[in-house]
Amino acid sequence: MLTRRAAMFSAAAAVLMLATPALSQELKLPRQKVELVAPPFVHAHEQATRQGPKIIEFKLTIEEKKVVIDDKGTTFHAMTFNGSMPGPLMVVHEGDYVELTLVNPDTNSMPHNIDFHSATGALGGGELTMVNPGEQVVLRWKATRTGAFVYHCAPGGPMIPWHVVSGMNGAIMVLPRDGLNDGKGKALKYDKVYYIGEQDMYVPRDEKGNFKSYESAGESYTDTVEVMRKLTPTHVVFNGKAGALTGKNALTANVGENVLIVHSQANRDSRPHLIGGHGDYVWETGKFSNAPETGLETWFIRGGSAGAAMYRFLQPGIYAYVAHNLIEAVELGATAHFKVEGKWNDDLMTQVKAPAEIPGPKTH
Ligand SMILES: [Cu+2]
Repeated sequence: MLTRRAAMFSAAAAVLMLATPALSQELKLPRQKVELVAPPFVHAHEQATRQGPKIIEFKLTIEEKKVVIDDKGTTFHAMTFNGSMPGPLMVVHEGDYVELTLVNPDTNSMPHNIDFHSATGALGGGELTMVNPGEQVVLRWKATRTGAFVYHCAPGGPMIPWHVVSGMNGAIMVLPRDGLNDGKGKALKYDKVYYIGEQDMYVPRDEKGNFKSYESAGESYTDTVEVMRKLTPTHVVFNGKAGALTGKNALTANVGENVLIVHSQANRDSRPHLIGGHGDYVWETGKFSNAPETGLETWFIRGGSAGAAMYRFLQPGIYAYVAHNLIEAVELGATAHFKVEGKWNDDLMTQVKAPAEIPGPKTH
């Protein structure tokens, strides 16, 4: 009898559990609305917080649009969260609730959703957030794990990879309430944080080998999938475009500043490297419950994840931050620049003698 009642109870519980995700319960917690900013910048936030858990409200508006992705004028039908590739970095603390309003304006042509790798259940929220053009939805999830995590669109089947490599990816950073630490109890603080979203792109070519341009995303789909299936990207870029973070768009820092670089790759492996610098503290897998690795030359970002690296710049100059498959960095676009100002340290490096002719008799 008991067993039967238990079975009935668990059946009822199962029904309840199925129904639970759609129910919205009032949470008696303070609310904070955060305006997101486009990468590589990150909205203002506390690193360590004395405040209790809150409901952090974010809004992402999906925007499908045609963009140019290199200096040759190659066009691309981007699908974006808030108009940028990647979407904005959200920052919350462990124990906070993320309450996201996802808007799909009727100017778009496709249904979209969002899967947070940091959220638990219902395909990371993907199941509960599918919105057609002209619709919006509100999702709330609790940030129970610390770290940098990817979010991306995942509307089902072949639409999943297509939407992700069309730009619908971004990251969220869940900080420990008492901030970052080195794994041995020493608190770590950053002076600046930048968010770099790396993306592989697959642009079809015509018979002459030139990149093709299409009237709409739908029209480009069949050709694009054919390129995608070869797993050889035509572009690997940081922040949506080759050169998005170089030259006058270089990231800036001063000698002595601790810079945290959050790097996401929603689809493909990558190996970030700061030429002339290092990773002082690197959460290669991006998860702050693990101690960071120290003193790294190159680190590995697994496709479908975000990592975080902290470095205190010690010399002024232009540093290239690259995907250290140098073909991808130089030929396909995966290069950013840091422009660092301050005083040069001769002890760390000096040119003892400038280039000059080799002394002694000429050999020819
Ligand atoms: Cu989508």
